[in-house]
Amino acid sequence: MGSMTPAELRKKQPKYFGTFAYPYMNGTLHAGHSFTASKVEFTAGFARMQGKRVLFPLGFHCTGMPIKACADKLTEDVRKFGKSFERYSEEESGPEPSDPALAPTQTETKEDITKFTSKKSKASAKSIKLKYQFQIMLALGIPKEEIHKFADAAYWLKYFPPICKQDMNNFGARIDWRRSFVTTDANPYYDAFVRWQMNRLKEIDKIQYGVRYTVYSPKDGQPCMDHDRTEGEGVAPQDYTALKLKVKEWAPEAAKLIHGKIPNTANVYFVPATLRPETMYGQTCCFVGPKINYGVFKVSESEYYVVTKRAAWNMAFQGTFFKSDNFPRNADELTPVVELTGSSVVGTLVNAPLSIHTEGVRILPMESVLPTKGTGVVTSVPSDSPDDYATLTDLAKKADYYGITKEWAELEIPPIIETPSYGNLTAPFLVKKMKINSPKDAKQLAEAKELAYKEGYYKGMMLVGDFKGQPVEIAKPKVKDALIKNGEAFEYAEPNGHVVSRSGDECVVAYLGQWFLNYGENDPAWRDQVLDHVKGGMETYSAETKNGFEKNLEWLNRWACARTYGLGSKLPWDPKFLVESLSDSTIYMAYYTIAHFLHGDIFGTQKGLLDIKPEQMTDEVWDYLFCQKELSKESLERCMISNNDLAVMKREFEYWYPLDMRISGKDLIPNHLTFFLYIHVALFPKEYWPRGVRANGHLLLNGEKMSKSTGNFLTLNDAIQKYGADACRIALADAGDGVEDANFEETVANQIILRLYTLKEWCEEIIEDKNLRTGEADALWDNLFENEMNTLVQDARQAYEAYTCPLRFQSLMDPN
Ligand code: ANZ
Repeated sequence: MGSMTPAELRKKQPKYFGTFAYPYMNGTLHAGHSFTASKVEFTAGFARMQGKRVLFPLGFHCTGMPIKACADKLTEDVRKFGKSFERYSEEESGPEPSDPALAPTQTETKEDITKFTSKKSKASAKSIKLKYQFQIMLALGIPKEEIHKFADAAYWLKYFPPICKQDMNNFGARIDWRRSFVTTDANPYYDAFVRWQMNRLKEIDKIQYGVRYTVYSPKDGQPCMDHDRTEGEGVAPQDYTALKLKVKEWAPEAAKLIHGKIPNTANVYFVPATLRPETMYGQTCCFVGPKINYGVFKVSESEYYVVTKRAAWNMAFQGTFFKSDNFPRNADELTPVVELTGSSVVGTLVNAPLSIHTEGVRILPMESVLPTKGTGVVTSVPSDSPDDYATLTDLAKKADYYGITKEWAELEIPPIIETPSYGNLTAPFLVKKMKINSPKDAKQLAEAKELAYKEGYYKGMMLVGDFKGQPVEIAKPKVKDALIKNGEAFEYAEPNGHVVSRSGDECVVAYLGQWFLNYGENDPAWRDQVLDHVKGGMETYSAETKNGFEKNLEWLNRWACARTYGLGSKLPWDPKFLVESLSDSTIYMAYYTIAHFLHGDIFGTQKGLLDIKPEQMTDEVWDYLFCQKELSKESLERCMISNNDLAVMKREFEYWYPLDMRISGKDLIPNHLTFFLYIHVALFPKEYWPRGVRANGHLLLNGEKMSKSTGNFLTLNDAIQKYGADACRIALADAGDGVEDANFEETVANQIILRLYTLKEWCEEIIEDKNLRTGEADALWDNLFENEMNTLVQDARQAYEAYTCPLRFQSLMDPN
């Protein structure tokens, strides 16, 4: 056989290689997994009946944060309550955490409209009201005495894979378990495979380094991801434009306070944070909270900023005040030169960049300024901000009461943005229309703000400035960039909610270096190659799947491929980072083809069919096996694998690859499945690029969404215990074939048991029947029968070839 080319071999011995995404080992399989698995199972069965050699393997995914995070939570629970949680009492748990699905997140109430992303799925996934991790483990059915063992992340990797295997076997799946493995460095062979791909991707510039905003704990000195938090899960960085309003003339009280503390030659800036840089032409004043404490912080000999301490602390991790290799750990390291209350600076004259009021605008008081948001300094644009307009109207009305000069609050309000619904002075229009009488009408103002923001962003047209005539959506980033370029603004980010780390630290946002996969518009040649493959080379079985890929390829961008926390393979060139879970799972289907030669158990502690140690699997060996590259003499000597063994593995890979079909839920099109294509295209010769992807819909259970919290949930094991493997398989086959949602009906599963039973009885009866005719089967009825059987076989074949459940089979099972 060794003398044949892989193509010749496949002609002689046709093959089928199908996979679904290896399941994550933080629990057992549920009916949704089984649905996707059943698609591979049925196609594999059909291929086998056609005489093909079939490969259907399954590994166990362990990479990433969830397992480690749960293990860490358990460590904490054990510390608190004891090994068997004996010190826990109901009262101690306190009130149940409120359902986060019900609390509107800050992102939902507004912020950057372009970033209205889906937080909902995450929130609803968290709606199970169990406070402690050990309670969740109990709910999973793990005996109390065993739970403490899960405080060691490695234990999960030992515990769940055998259960997964058992469930799939009970389901009757024809999986080749010899090729299984766990991911992460818990299996050194798989680890070598991941390190190889990372090295190669970096060499061809597909992995690059860049800086981005990340929620960060100063005390811990590292990013604080969701699982590291006791408060603020789901909170993300919010970017603002921080504008520099240079002080022209201090208010008398402030002048006294700063006297002698700031050199006369230095510039002091009030630094408001805004989400609407495009409106800066319309600034008429700048607000501070009169009771809020501000600091004057030294940036350099010639530059000082007036902001809240909290904002300065965030800036300290974004390149202002400190360098990235020297971040402070303790807030004492950042003290202001002078501390001032808001009221002491009221009346200060500042220069507002871009404002039509070039002679300067005044610092004025605003009661509703929040000390916990932005810089605590808020620049005022009454043309487009209802809050600002309402406050200014009030200030002008009661100037004496506020201790200000009336004219300061009465500067001309220029039109900045034209909108179809609210004209060119959106905020005054809305305040009047909604009959808002006071800056205290918080609810209505919030509503007006939302309306103004949406209308302005999506339908607004610039009336002034360098981008006059352009839509706001387009002008917004351009104005921001121009301000930054002129040194009149800088980017500022902070968490869009309160975040507290497990160590009890209030988190900030830091501007940190990250490794990312350069997907998308920054490498258009790569993206277009993938797009061509989707359009031309690959079978997607439905227009919706193809469109899904095409759309996603248009917008998918750089992806941070490494994390510092969790389980995983280390980045070979920067081992403080771990490859994250969607980036170590892109091409592992190739690994299945040779896994059994390398190791005999999932951890790689027992030898496989060949005697190869993990360290022998050098990068050059992987290149040789998977990428049609020659192995140099030195590399051959270094790896110490015999030519014969190398050839055996290469032949196996070249026989099975490319993958014939990847089957997955359609929710993986935007991430995993697109990454899977990208990395195949980057690393493999074209003949090994995936041949087919089939995406299926979500599986409903009895017509309803599956959800642990509502109880409409079925594990694979439960399903098999309840209905047996055969009825489960038939009910899953009957559940649906397309991209639309499928439905597993328990009543159907029950009926199937009955039908199968009746069928079995009938068969037994017929076999027992001594009165049946024997001899040649050549009567008319025999021919009719044979004809009918052939038609059924033909129909079934056609249906399987189209990857749908045979219709005849459906009607047989459901004669109604
Ligand atoms: C100029 C501007 C013009 C703004 C405009 C809005 C509309 P939201 O939208 O609530 O997320 N702001 C900033 N810091 C604040 C604070 N500490 N307390 C109260 N308001 C604050 O907040 C972002 C906007 O709220 C910012 O954008 C700022 O006003 C104000 F037509 O800047 B804006």
